[in-house]
Amino acid sequence: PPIRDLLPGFEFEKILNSDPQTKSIVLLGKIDEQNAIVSLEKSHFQFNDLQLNSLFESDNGVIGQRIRDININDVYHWGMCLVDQDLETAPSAKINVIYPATETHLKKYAAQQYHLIKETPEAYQRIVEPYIKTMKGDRIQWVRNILFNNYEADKILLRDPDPKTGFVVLPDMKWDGDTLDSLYCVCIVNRGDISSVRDLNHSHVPWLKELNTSLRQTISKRYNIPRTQLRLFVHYQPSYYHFHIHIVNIRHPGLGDSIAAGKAILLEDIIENLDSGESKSYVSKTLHYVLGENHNLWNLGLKDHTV
Ligand code: M7G
Repeated sequence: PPIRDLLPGFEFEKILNSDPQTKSIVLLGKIDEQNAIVSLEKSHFQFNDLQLNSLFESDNGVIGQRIRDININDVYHWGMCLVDQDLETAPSAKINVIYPATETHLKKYAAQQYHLIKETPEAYQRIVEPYIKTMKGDRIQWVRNILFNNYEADKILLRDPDPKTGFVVLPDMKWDGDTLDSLYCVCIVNRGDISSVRDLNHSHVPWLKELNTSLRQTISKRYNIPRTQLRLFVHYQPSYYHFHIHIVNIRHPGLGDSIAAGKAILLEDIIENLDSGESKSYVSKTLHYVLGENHNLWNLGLKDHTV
C-alpha cells in the first residue's frame, strides 16, 4: 500500500538511530502488530533564481521574516528560520518505510558498534560464503521484482535483457529522483551467479569494463552530469547478495557509511585488481572492511577476524 495509507497505523516504539550530519532519523514502530521502520531525511535546499532573489522578502519570500535571533557578537549573527515548503516543489523531507520489517532490517538500521574486519580467503569460505547462501531467498525479492516482474518499470533508465551480460539501471531508493547533487542510481545485473565482489574473477574484466562505460554514458546523458563526475562502486559486505553497482554524483558526501572507506570499493579498482597483480580473483584475496556488531556475520565468527 502507499505510504499515506500505512502510516496512520504506525505506533511509535523507539528511535533506532539519528544522524545530525545527514539530518536523518530512523524510527521503529508497529503497524498491525508487525515491525515497521520509518526513516526521515531532511531534504537539500533547492531554490530557483526567482526564489533566491526574494528569499527574505517579508511577504512572498521563501524565508520571509520568519526569523528568530539566537545571538549577536561583533559581526556575527545567528538564529533560526522557517523556509517555505511545498509537497511538489519543495518537500521538507524524504521518507522511507520498510514494512513488514524483518529482524535483519532492524539490526541493520539500529545504532551499533563497528569494527574493522580482516577477512582472509579461509574466513570467507568457512564463515561468509555459507551465510551468503542463506541470504539469497526472500531477502532479494525486490531485485527479482525489478528484473523480472516489471516493478519500478517506469523509472528504468536502461535495460539490457541479455541473461548473461545484461542489466538494469534505475534510481536508487535512497534518492529523491530530483536533487542532482545527491544523484544516486543503482545498476542490477541480470545474472544471479555473482553474489558479491568475492565471485568476480579475471574472466569478468571485459564485461565490467563495458558495464562501466555504458553506465557512465547513460547516467551522464540522462542527467547532464559529466561522466568523470560519477562515482561507481560496489559494497562489501553488501546488504543484498545479488551483484549491483552504486552510481553516485561525486559531490554526494554519502549517506551514512555508503561511500566510506571500508565499505565502498571503486569499480575501476575492482577491474584493475582483476586485470593485474598475482591473484586475479577476489576469492583469493584478504579483504578489509567495516562490520557492525549487529550484522549476523559478527556472531557467526567474524568477531574473531578483526584487524
Ligand atoms: P547494498 O550495498 O546491498 O546495501 O546496496 P546498502 O547500501 O543498502 O547497505 C543496495 C542498494 O539498493 C542500496 O543503495 C539501496 O538503497 C538500494 N535499494 C534497496 N531496495 C530494497 C531497493 C528497491 O526496492 N528499489 C530501488 N530502486 N533501490 C533499492
